[in-house]
Amino acid sequence: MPVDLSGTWVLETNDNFEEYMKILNIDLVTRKIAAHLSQTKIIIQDEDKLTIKTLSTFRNYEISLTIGEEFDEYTKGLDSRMLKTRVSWEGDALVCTQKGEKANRGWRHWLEGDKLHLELYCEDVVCHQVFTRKQ
Ligand code: VLZ
Repeated sequence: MPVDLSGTWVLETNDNFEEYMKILNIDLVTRKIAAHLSQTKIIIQDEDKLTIKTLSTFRNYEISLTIGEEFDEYTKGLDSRMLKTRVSWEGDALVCTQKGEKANRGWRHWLEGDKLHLELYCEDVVCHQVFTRKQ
């Protein structure tokens, strides 16, 4: 466990989220609702077990996994696709690859000072989110 990302984190900036939702074919009405949502990320890291909850007033999304092991991910309430997903450490970054019909899909979490960063990517689109610890 290179770093501990555990905690409750509140979204502070969200660059290109609209483009990320578009490339996932999320419909216009959903995008308009989701665009300005406050998002809270709850990360529970225990050795090689990891749970990540993304909470909002509109929809919640949760994954639980073992780091390094591929699992079936169903992106329920997001783009509702089946993916073959694997999360592993690349140095101090937690890196996820999501194999499915969309190329170059995945995400990456890392810490910078007291901020939690997240890049969500798909094809040529990158969304960059920064979270601060909930007080
Ligand atoms: O997070 O992939 O932390 O799963 C947006 C929820 C979540 C708000 C976006 C409602 C995906 C959106 C977050 C309705 C379309 C994500 C991973 C990395 C863990």
